[in-house]
Amino acid sequence: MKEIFNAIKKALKSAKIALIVSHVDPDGDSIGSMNAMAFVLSAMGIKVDLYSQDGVPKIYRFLPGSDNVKQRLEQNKRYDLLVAVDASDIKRLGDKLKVDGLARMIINIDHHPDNTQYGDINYVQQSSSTAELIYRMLKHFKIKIEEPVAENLYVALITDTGNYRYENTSVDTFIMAEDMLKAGVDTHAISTRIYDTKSIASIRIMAEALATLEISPDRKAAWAVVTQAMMDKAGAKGEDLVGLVDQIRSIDGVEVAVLFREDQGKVKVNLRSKSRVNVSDIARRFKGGGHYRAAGAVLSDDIQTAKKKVIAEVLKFLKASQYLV
Ligand SMILES: [Mn+2]
Repeated sequence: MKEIFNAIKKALKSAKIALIVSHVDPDGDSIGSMNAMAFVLSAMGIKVDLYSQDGVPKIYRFLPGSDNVKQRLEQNKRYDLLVAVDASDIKRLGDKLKVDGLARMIINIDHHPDNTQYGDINYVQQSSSTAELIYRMLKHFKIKIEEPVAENLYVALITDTGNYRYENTSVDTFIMAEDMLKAGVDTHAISTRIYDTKSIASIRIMAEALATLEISPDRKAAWAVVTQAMMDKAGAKGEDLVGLVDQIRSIDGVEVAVLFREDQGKVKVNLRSKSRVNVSDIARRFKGGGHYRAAGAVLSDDIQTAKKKVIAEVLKFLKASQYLV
């Protein structure tokens, strides 16, 4: 671990300009980690650009630094460093980012177990969130965590742990939270922003989606569908669907929940499990990936075909899991 921190330190010391990149369809961890890194690097005198192919979801725009995130980069601009946060694979940075020759060095900071180690420096470890890795690094470097950094890291932490509900929540998570609060984070204000500030479109699309709910005969799998027509009718964007698949998983007895979403001629599949099934294994069958209990994939089929294929696989995994107590 020390070697990785030393390598990062060395890389930061010699860098004048860095690009920090989040993954596509960014979540709170990706945005919070990106903004936090931007503050830290700027304080070291490094010029930073921030890039997110899909921009910053509205719910995270209040975070300090979010205004600096760009969806487009200057052509031919080159960087000393590319810092990728919360991305398990270089492809997760988006198909519009031309990585070849963009930076002299890539630092990969991520907590996904299926990370492909695509960086020149790979700071990849199990933890609740990428934010927790950044926090550990700042502690190691003895960097004082200022409020804007704390706010970003805190939002990343609560969103990736489901507000301390998921299994990835550990003693370390709460120790980090303690430090974030000491640095000035107002936890009530932030919880309200994140959990009690929904758009009307997100409630409308939830109603539409839940109307399509289907449950397997043994009641262990449940899924719903969101078509483009439904999105248009509700005036919803992708970010309005956040949390929907978790709602489906919350049904008593349901082990695997799936949300199918039509998007630009493809189907985005979001998988969640409650305890026994490793949904990242299911996602991998369709060239996707993720975590044990939260994963995703993109299929090029029409939505009905995608549904058939994925649910068949889900039922197979569910059946297998009953023998693995
Ligand atoms: Mn994460």
